[in-house]
Amino acid sequence: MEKTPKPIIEKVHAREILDSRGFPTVEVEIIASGHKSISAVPSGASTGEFEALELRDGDSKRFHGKGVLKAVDNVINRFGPALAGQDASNQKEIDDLLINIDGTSNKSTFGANASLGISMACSVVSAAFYNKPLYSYLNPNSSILPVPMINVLNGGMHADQGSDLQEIMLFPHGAKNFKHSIQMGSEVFHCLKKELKKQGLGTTIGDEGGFAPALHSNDHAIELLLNSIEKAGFNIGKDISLALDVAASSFYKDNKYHLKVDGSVLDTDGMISFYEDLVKKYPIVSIEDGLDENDWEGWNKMSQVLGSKIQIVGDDLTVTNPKKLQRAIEQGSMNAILIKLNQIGTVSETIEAIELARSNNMNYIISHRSGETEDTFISDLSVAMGGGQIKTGSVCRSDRTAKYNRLLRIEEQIENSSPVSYTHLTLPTKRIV
Ligand code: 2PG
Ligand code: MG
Repeated sequence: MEKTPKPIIEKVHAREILDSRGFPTVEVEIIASGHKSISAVPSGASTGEFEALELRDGDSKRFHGKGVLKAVDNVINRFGPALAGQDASNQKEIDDLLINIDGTSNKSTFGANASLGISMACSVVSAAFYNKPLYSYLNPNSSILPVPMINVLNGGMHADQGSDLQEIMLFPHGAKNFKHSIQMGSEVFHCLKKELKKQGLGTTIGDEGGFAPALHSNDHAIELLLNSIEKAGFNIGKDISLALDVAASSFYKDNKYHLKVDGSVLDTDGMISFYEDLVKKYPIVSIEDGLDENDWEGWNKMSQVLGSKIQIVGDDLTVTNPKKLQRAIEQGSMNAILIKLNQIGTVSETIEAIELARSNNMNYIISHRSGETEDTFISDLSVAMGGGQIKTGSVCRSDRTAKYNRLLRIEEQIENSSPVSYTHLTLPTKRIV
């Protein structure tokens, strides 16, 4: 009997390339049964303490210590020989192999940047082998395009100035479809630029392509944005609401939250009141990392107070780690999780976290990192996983627009192939944890 052809790995290669901040990152190339894939690994700035390890060379003579030649070498010489002859489409077996070779719980021997590059490249080469777009290879029933969280105001660790809130995002849940949501985002973005100029504020941008003006308060940032939504002709709260990523761990010191722009120092209860007030005043439907990644008690409290009204998203708290997520579920710490492939280091573990969230009735948002490349894996993943939300920066700069443009193409393909199962946008459901 003839064997069914499979994408058998012939060659694993890697190189050092640049990310959107001009730092090196790992790119992996895999050849399997004559098909080739290339996958590039992203990199965070406001990283969670418990993320899988991103291996950097530390040799200050190259790239100020940020080189990734060790990780590149690990792909080629540590993982490569074990992968030769394996079926790239056996994602779970491949990822287990990577985990076992590394032998640590946080991939600290050979680096999560090495394992993730391989893991993604195996998915991509398998999709090519089976002649399918990546999203439909990952899930043949893919039909839901995500609502984008569009980060038009950058602050915190992603900008030299701006608000304390790392990301103030447009959430265009009233759009007719994905194409329309991008149009809305772009129209508001340009109204915001005009408004900033009018107020004599800077229009330079931060790491994720959003503006980073010097502001006199965090409310000022939100009001600027609301004003621009109206100027662009949209209905606040109906067409577009707001989502925040506070990244509170980045300004948590000595058990206190230091809001520099507002000039206030708050304890956990003070922060929760700050959010209650914001949610009362403004159409905010989602708050990510509102508290420090070790302030578990605070998270539980915040969920009790606000979890029935808005999406409470764990990012640094849960770092796409099924074990951390399990704890958050048991404690009722949040009602949604941010999903980042490189926080955990393989595609299978990422999907495991998504499935755990889904089976516990929790929302999940596929996310980029602040340091990105032109790789669009997360666009396909967001469609395949069907969670209805993606966070991938502003509507300018190619590292961000690559993801949106890929989704525009996917939407067209899905529309053409199955007009009935047309895209639908999902609102963040207001769930009680
Ligand atoms: C975040 C991300 C992406 P970073 O905090 O959610 O926006 O930032 O990649 O710097 O962790
Ligand atoms: Mg975050």
